[in-house]
Amino acid sequence: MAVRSGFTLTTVVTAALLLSLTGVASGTDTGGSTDGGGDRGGGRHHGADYRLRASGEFGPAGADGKAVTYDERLVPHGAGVKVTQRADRDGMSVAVRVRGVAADHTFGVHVHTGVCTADPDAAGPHYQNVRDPEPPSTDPEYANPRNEVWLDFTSDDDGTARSAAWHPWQFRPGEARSVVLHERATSSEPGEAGMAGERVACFTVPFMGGEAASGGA
Ligand SMILES: [Cu+2]
Repeated sequence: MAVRSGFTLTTVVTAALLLSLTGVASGTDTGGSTDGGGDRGGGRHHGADYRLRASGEFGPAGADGKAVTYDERLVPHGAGVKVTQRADRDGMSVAVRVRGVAADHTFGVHVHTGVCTADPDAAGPHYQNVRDPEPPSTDPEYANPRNEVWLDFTSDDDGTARSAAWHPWQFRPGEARSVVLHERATSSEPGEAGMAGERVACFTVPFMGGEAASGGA
């Protein structure tokens, strides 16, 4: 496997993905970082493999739109978040780490389809590998952790937490755009599957997409 690369701009990541999808060898390992806001992302490709890393600090809604908190009690300003996405021909993993959030609290956490704004609803619904024909999706057949990316975690007494999920599929390009933290653990019950209460914070992540290894569920 490739070693960790330096940070690269999102546009470089996107260009590298296109190169890898068209079969052109890509050794992209460009240094650099985005300016301001404490938000940085990086990616690397090696053949069919790719990796994305993004980090940020939560702030008030409307500050930069990258890492937004809607509930300072659960996600104070300055709380940190890191998201890593890795993919290969077998599937994809997404991992999240946070620090500085409320201690000893269980958050529902998912990958959503929209980017973060001052409006918590802007992040849209959960990304689904097989889309529920009847949105909003509360049917456990679609709203489940195999068809969606659920990353629920419980913080320790320092306010740090991490979780990860693996799937035998990859995102459709451009359709997974954020990680949203909710106020409580995600339900699996019929009629409320996937629900986790209020949205308390949102982190915009330019997730990479690919051609699924095994496609639908
Ligand atoms: Cu969610």
